[in-house]
Amino acid sequence: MKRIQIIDSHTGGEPTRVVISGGPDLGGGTVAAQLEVFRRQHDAFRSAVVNEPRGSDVLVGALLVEPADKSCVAGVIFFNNVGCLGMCGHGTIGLVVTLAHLGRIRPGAHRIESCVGVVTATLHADGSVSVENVPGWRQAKAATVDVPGLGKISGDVAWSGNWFYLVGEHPWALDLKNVEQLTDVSWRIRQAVNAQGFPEVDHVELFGPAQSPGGHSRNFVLCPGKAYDRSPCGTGTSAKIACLAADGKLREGETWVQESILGSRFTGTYRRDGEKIIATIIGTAFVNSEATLLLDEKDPFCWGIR
Ligand code: PYC
Repeated sequence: MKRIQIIDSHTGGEPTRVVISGGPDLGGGTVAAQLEVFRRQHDAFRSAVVNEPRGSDVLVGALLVEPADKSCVAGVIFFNNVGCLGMCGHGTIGLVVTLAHLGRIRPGAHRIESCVGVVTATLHADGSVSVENVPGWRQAKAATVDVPGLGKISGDVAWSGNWFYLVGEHPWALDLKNVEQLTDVSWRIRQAVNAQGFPEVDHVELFGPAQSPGGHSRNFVLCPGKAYDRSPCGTGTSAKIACLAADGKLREGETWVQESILGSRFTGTYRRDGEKIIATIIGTAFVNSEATLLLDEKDPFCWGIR
């Protein structure tokens, strides 16, 4: 019987499962190099941790690994129901709160090595966490795609640790009761965008007006495995900020309050690094479970339903 120790948390409603022990030996090196080994040789482990019957399509896994950069407190590989992620903002907030819960870190700034670069996460005295993301940029403005059944859709393409297609103009109401329709249209948009030769867009993000005082915008974010992000999506908010900066609509240091489809919030700001935008997002997470996953090879669904 294999045992995997995990701690679950949620960040604005979006769950993160941190693997504390029982993960595979990835041979060391940079987190990017360890990710390649994880992808090639341990996909069953990924599925066992996040997929049913132990998890669900919504769950994001965070495997703690040894960082190559010794100034980092941890290395992390993020993954979901269908594969691995580049960076994950809500997951980093969940990871920081989990490390604090374990007594491994105290309030202050902590560097974390992800497979796409080092991010700096700050645990604040009030329990909130800010994450200074990897450098991002807008790759394309108003890229128009013809989406079967929907017609022409225009959106920006941006990188912020993952690739996003960001749609501001559309007819759909960003309301929780429309989640099935929003999932369907976002999935169709993703397929159309990727058929047209943009960098492989993994997430589609729809924007609408904020519904609470002080909010600047509400979003609906569809993740690569077709689950929607319950949080405002840390990398998605970073991508939005990169686009706002490119349009001159948000100044350095100015704040942007992004609501999720649930109404949970991240507050973002940015600084410039040459042509690149370094976004920082702030949010909160809560630990809600400590558990040991048991993997019994006799169980036909030992490695998850995939
Ligand atoms: O917060 O960056 C994020 C994220 C990516 C996928 C789900 N959440």
